[in-house]
Amino acid sequence: MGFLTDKHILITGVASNRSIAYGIAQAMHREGADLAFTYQNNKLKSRVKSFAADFNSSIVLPCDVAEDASITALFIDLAKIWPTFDSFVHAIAFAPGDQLNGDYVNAVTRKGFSIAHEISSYSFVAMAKACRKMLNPNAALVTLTYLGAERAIPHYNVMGLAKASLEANTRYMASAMGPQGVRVNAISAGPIRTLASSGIKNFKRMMSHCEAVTPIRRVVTIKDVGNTAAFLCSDLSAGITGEVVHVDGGFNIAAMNELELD
Ligand code: NAD
Ligand code: 0WE
Repeated sequence: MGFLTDKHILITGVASNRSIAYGIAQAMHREGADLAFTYQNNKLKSRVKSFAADFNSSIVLPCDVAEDASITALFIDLAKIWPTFDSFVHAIAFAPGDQLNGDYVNAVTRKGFSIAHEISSYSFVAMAKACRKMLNPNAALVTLTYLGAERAIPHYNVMGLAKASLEANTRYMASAMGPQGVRVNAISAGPIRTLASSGIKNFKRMMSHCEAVTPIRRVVTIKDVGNTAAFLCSDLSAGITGEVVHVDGGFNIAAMNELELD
């Protein structure tokens, strides 16, 4: 019997079969969870419907986190099918394209800063706020973050600040919702080729660098991240909350690894 049997889990952020959210859905489905999905816009609707079918799910609802009304409507619609549920996965990030290129100080704008923080950090607590009353005891929420929150990474720019906010958000949400039995954690994933990373300048070179210097000598996959997300939404992780778990093959803990000493 899978370790997520009887859990009802809502997954956001599926845009393709390379999405981190898709790898999370695969792991959660394998472990016996019942899944529901959201899509950002009509362009993605039929694609997400057919992905949902891969996981025996016909619950596919719209949600654009830029709109409060869209978040409210999501949970009103979901409540008609699932009056209560156990988890949601937040796999959403966005900054305007001009923010993710070149020198941070030159690139950043008031508008770019605001959009990055709103879509990539505020949306996590906004979703939790909207569905709080529907969450079962022992619920667990999971979001996706990146090392750019902790270190200055070229071109990640204002997204790094938004991820730092998302990680603090995870701690404050864990603290506020813990008494209600809800755990809240983040996964800091290493670089993975997805739609969100495909347009990034020099992404291929970044991946080769990571392969060469990461302790496990490979980059991580959506399967690696999916398995950790499944664990964090399961009762196996009952003692873990407010945590940022690095699923990056150990990249973040190493230094001077480009030097071949001895
Ligand atoms: P992806 O492009 O497959 O997924 C990003 C998703 O965000 C898409 O499904 C898109 O529809 C959704 N989204 C954007 N704006 C939205 C909005 N206004 N409302 C609703 N949904 C919206 O890329 P991914 O790499 O799977 O990204 C998922 C998460 O993983 C992001 O938070 C990203 O920052 C994080 N992450 C990615 C990597 C990586 O290297 N790919 C590494 C660490 C963390
Ligand atoms: O969080 C991300 C990327 C999120 C993202 C991607 C885009 C591309 C399209 C947010 N907004 C947009 N806006 C767009 O218009 N990652 C963790 C992937 C990523 O992005 C990088 C990386 C990595 C890794 C940017 C620079 C350096 C490394």
